[in-house]
Amino acid sequence: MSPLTRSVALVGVPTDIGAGHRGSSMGPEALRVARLGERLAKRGMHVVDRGNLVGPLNPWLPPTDGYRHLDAVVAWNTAVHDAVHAELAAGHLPIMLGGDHCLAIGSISAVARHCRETGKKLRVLWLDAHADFNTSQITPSGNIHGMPVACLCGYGPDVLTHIGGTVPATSPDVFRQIGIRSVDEGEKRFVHEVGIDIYDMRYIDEIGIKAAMEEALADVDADTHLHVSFDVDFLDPSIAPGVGTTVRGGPNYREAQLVMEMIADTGRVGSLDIVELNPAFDKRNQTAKLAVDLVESLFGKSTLMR
Ligand SMILES: [Mn+2]
Repeated sequence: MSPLTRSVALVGVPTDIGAGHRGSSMGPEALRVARLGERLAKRGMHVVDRGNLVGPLNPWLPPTDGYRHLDAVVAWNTAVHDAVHAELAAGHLPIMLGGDHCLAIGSISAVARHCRETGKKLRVLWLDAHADFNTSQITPSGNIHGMPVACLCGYGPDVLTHIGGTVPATSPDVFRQIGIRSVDEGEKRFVHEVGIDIYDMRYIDEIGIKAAMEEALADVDADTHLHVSFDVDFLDPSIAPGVGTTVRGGPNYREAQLVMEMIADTGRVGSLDIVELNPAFDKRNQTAKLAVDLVESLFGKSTLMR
């Protein structure tokens, strides 16, 4: 099926259980208010909104043994894993309406499992200001939204690394991290050690977003399942204030559009997380509207005469 006729399932994941600020639990509804479903339907996609997954409320406790809210994070991610795996098995393209970035543990472990079952090659494009490769030993905060990539590569508590049934869920070589500009000290050493492919803002400044994306998308072919994990803090805060963890010096509007357009050109997007949108920090829902605008581009809306 071509991406334009694909059936898309919107899956709300209203949680801030892994975050350092409350409020991303309101993200799914902000994306609906910004008309995500309607805009994708206009592009000719068949869109079904599954409503929201259900999980524990945020008790807002301090960390225990280097993790905050570990049991609740496991509950949310088990629900995400099961939902995403079922959608992919049914031939649908799941879009997670997050929710904080810990939900990628569930979604990507399900996508990796689906790829194993169908013989597809997985590539994950991690659009983010942060590497999200912390562990309980090196995390300054215990917030699990800073740990999903490490957990997916097998570095984390058993209850999280085992969610997809195979440990590790996937390997560092499937990831391409784009837009990175804030990495904790211990985390920096660890991502180098495991060899995650990182296109940080310094590199993007030096070679340009087009060349960086060409490298990140190299070798994507007809057998590739592309999963895009879009943390809204990837964007420069001047255009996207609605996140809890803004870091200045991110891609501007046109650079972000080009990233999405180049991913769309591959025609291989098979699943998507939209995470860390926090309406408590937003202004008149502008960040949600921008995220919807960019997701339209990710699914092929061209701004130019092409
Ligand atoms: Mn993130």
